[in-house]
Amino acid sequence: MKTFTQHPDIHFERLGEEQEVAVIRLTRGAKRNALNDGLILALRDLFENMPEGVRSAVIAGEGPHFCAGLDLSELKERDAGQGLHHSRMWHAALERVQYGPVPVIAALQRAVVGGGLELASACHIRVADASTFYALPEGSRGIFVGGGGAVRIPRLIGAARMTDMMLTGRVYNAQDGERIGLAQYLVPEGAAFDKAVELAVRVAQNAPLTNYALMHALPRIAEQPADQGFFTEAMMAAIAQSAPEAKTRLNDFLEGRAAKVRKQD
Ligand code: 1HE
Repeated sequence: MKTFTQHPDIHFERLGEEQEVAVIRLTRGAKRNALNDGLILALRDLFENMPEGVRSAVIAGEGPHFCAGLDLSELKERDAGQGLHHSRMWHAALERVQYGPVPVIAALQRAVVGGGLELASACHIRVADASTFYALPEGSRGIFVGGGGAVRIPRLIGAARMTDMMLTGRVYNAQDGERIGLAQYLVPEGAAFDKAVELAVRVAQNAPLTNYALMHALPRIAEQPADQGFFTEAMMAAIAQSAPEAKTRLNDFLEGRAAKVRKQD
């Protein structure tokens, strides 16, 4: 039985008919959910020890903002070696989010800045409400991204846009953020959490092996040269279709029991 240590700055609960959706809420609202070392380690611990039966997760922030990034009050006295290990600690934690046990949906509102954007980028789906804004203030604080942002953010929006954000302090609003690919969904103000849970319930209904392939195989295939990518894709396709659950689902469709694909409004 997996267990994780409860942390005062994270609220964990389960939703859904079968408690299949984990809701992870950052609860440092008074500090705009700034991520201190304890919180980063707690996130790592949580994703390493996700309770059995959880099939998707939502990450949200308490209060008006999603996350103000790195807790700047902890930055002051680090030397180069400590800075290196600190960044690697973030990498380890956010790798557990991206390549963890379940797909993760971030519910974004207002500030999604610095390490907050790095956390959101490690999630699989981002739902932003109309109040959301995105920035990388590292440039103006005299530092650099250290939580995997230099790898993940260019893959969402391209290196040129990230360079501009860091050089000029450009802040993207919710509409432009969705347009350039920072979020896949844009919803009215205050609606991000409910939409994220709705999506998480839907995601949890997929065959676990399909979700696994999307989380663990797709990003790696996308980085491979085409020839290797095609081969890895074929391997993953063969494994996924051989699962008993895939056979059941295909039969359900062929015998008229499964939902058809319908145009969505
Ligand atoms: C913080 C932090 C923080 C707020 N670390 N304490 N991130 C930044 O450079 C963003 C810094 N924060 C802000 O620009 C603003 O706080 C917000 C736009 C996010 C929100 O503004 P607002 O007016 O709602 O809140 P506030 O009054 O600025 O902040 C409320 C409290 O939270 C205040 O503390 P208080 O004790 O005076 O009440 C703030 O000091 C505190 N607070 N943000 C510490 N980030 C792995 S490398 C990643 C590198 C980075 O992420 S660099 C970017 C850091």
